[in-house]
Amino acid sequence: MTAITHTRDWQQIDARHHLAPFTDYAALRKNGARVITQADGHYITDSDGHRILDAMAGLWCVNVGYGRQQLVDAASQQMAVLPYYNNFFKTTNQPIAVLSERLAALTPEGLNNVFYANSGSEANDTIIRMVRHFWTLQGQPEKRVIIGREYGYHGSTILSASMGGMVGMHQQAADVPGFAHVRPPYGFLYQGNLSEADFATTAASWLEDKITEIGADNVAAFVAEPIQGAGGVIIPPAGYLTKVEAICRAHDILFIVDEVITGFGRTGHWFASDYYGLNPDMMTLAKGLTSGYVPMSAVMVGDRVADKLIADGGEFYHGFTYSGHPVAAAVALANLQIIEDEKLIERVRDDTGPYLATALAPLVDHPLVGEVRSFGMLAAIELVKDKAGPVLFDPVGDVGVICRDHAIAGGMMMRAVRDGMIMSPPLTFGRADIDEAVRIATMAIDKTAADLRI
Ligand code: PXG
Repeated sequence: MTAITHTRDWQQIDARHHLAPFTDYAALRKNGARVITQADGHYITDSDGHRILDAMAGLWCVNVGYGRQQLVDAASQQMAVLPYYNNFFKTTNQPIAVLSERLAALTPEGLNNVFYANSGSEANDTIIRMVRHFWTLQGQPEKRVIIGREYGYHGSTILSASMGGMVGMHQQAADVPGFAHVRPPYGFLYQGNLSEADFATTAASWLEDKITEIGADNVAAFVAEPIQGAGGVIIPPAGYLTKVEAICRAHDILFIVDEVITGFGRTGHWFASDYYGLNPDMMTLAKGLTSGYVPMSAVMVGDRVADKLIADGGEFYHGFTYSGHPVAAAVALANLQIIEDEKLIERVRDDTGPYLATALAPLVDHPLVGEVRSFGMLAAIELVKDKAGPVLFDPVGDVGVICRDHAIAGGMMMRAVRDGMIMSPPLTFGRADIDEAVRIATMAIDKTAADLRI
């Protein structure tokens, strides 16, 4: 393996056999993938030796940054003691018992039970099964439809993608019946002249309307990312989430929050639900749970659902070989310890989150920028054809890719969602990292404007 020294050779070996996720295979095979060889702190390094500032924390997940020896040690020590054993047949392991106690304590009140999986997608599939099973146990099996939102992302298995609101995914065999979608509270597109309070009321009414259309007797649950991540960092207006939770309660519909991105400090709070004052029936966790060092996800199950499952459910025929993996649990525990010891959440809330917002704010005067928004360590810069309106580019998405590629060439990983430039850096990002990220983002936007002759 080490005999191969040229990037082109690695690219060719990779391209011959590897079908990467969310990839246009023909295009990638022509140009070759960037080969990432190592990472440390806030930087990744590729096989040509480029160091790239990772303003996406991997894929919204490396909350404590790269190169954490504590996590390496936690994994290797656990591997030496007990690398694996299943939890299927009246067995468990010590790290998972401790982690479960810890998660029950950390998450909002009432979420006292936890089911483990390996990805956010699997966790959300678990939720779909559990929710429908719950209503059957309640004697209301017709309550089956789960309402999500357009631009919502809940994973890529057939069910989790059907629950999400990505039309392109639905069109590729992920359009299972039993799901419905409502418009998200996406102020940039839909607020118009409404005040924030009126927009919150209007956006919440879209859920109420959908429930009326389907009939509350047929609706099992409503699922929402408190801040929509892959949909473009859509931050709801104040009051919206409280209103949709109240609508769910009024119609006896379970309220599910997907905190796969927003969990574990990204918003400057342990969970966005804490900031917004939510009491969900279930919560999806992944990504920041282990900072991406090893795969692990979790479903926090509220007392109402858990009590029913425990009392009347009998055996729940559901689980994965690696549900409650001891190594993942050991890494998760060490990761939570770092977040706590280094006060990363307080730092995002009180210092770096506001600093990022202030640093990004001047960009709104750029001729190409229609809106800048951020919350904790989540940010979006919307690129537009014309600020008045705003008028979006047609087709949407090409300009975002141009800008992203300029950012990468300039030494920073940034995501493009449609024509929104997205950042979701590690929670360890300091003020100097933020300055550097904003400098490169501004340079990338300037170069994009020059390309477009704006
Ligand atoms: N829920 C949310 C809110 C997510 O962001 C998942 C569930 C699914 O997790 P897994 O572990 O199954 O991927 C996610 C994942 C992107 C992108 O393009 C975002 C995710 C995954 C892949 C790409 O920004 N988020």
